[in-house]
Amino acid sequence: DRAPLTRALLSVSDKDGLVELARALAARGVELLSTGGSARLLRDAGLEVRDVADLTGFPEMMDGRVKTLHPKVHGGLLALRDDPGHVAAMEQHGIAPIDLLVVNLYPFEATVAAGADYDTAIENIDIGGPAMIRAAAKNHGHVAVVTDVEDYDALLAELDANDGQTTYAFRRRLAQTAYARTAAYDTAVSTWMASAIGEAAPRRRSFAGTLAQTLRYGENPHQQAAFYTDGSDAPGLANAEQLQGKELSYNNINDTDAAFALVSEFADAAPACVIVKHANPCGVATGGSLAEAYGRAFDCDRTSAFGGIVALNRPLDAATARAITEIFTEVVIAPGASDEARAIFAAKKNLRLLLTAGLADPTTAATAFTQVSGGFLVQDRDTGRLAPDALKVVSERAPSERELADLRFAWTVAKHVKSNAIVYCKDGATVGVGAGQMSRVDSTRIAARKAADMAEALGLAAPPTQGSVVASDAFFPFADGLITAAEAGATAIIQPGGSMRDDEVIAAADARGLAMVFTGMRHFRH
Ligand code: 93A
Repeated sequence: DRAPLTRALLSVSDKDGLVELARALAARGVELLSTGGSARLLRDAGLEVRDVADLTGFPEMMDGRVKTLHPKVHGGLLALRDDPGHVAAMEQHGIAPIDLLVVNLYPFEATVAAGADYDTAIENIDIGGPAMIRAAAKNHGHVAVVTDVEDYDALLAELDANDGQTTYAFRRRLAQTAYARTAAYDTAVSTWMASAIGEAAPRRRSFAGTLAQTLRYGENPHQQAAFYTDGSDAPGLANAEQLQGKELSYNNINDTDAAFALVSEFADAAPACVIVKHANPCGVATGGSLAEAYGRAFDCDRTSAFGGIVALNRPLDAATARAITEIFTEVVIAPGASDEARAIFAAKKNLRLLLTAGLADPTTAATAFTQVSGGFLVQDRDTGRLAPDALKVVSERAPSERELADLRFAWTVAKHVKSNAIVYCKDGATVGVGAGQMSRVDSTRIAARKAADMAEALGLAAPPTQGSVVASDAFFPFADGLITAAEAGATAIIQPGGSMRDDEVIAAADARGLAMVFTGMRHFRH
């Protein structure tokens, strides 16, 4: 199953490592063919190279649009070396076999990401490259195709281990990578085109990713799992730097992402801390210092915070690091960490510390996928935020300034809590979170009960829901939820409004002196 390597075609846009690779190939007596810029680079490095234009008898033309699209190239890549008909065709037409193809494509993704105009993007759609890659990959029975700079070393190791030949297993693995690359490339082109057209629901769509990490298992040990990145360079899990601790698990990645997304809502706010457990926040707070914010978030639900994920909107400092290490925490994610904080964490080997290059931008448009049997659902990520004038006071009493600030804070948190979401807040901190219940009134009760439990544990004179405000991610269908919140001590409510029984709910608020505002926007999250 070994295939000889006598002739290679090198045509790359990303020229990293090209000269070294070509030199190693030349040293093995491999004949080198190459296109314009790649050939020039190799020649400048003193290597002997034959131009593809010389091979085909056609110059590169039409601004490079036609360079390698020729039977002498494609015949050399596609011919079955052990098929007498193919061999006869090669002889008849003067086609020589090409045993190795090294191609990386015009940087379409990077060009679009850099904000290129339409025509520039179009010119960066590579045609000849994918055509050759697909041809070589189809003929992996005889031809090796390398599409990633990262595979250069593996190729040379393969040649070293096999007398300068390639094995079938190796070529087939390269072919699989090659087809994933051309698929991802066309995915990028068609996704860009859909957005250029303004087409939210194109008839066909695909998505693509690059393996970042194979995971020990998925949500449960009997499920296999892996983490793929979509190439985004925005701050987040895909490109955070892990300073210590063992590898992140599937659930860690999911929970840390939830924590980081919520804390990123507080980019312009005071120091803020989010503690997440099972993808829901169990404590969110701002404070005069990061350590204070952590302490107040922790006090919302000390029981659930155990083994949780902590996200911070400022670089981790020593005081906060010390406070966090007092209990068992799985992961801490922050946009940086002081040397002293790092030293404190270093003593806790199992604690993972992830550093990001800043916070995420919660307003960045993105596509969210949910798998259902037979397909997947696609929607815009929830980037909805309260406009300054969005709130409509519907109660007789208008909220005070203090209540208003807490209402906005509570609403932001509720956006990141699984529905039905009820969030009690006071003085820029959550004091009770009810998540994921099938009935809204249950979420309201659970959050209040958890707050009462915490008050007892902390020895507080009154439950912290006294004088709190409440956010509800969707409207109250009946007055019962609001009445429960009022009985727990809440004084103001924020909710979308829009229920058939809004009148009843408003009357219940007025009867209890509650201030209530409508957002006109819902934040379901399932
Ligand atoms: O414009 S193309 O689609 N037409 C072609 O025939 C062709 N052949 C190779 N682009 C083509 N390529 C691409 O040129 C390769 O995929 C590679 O990215 C690039 C290398 O060009 P150069 O060697 O001139 O830098």
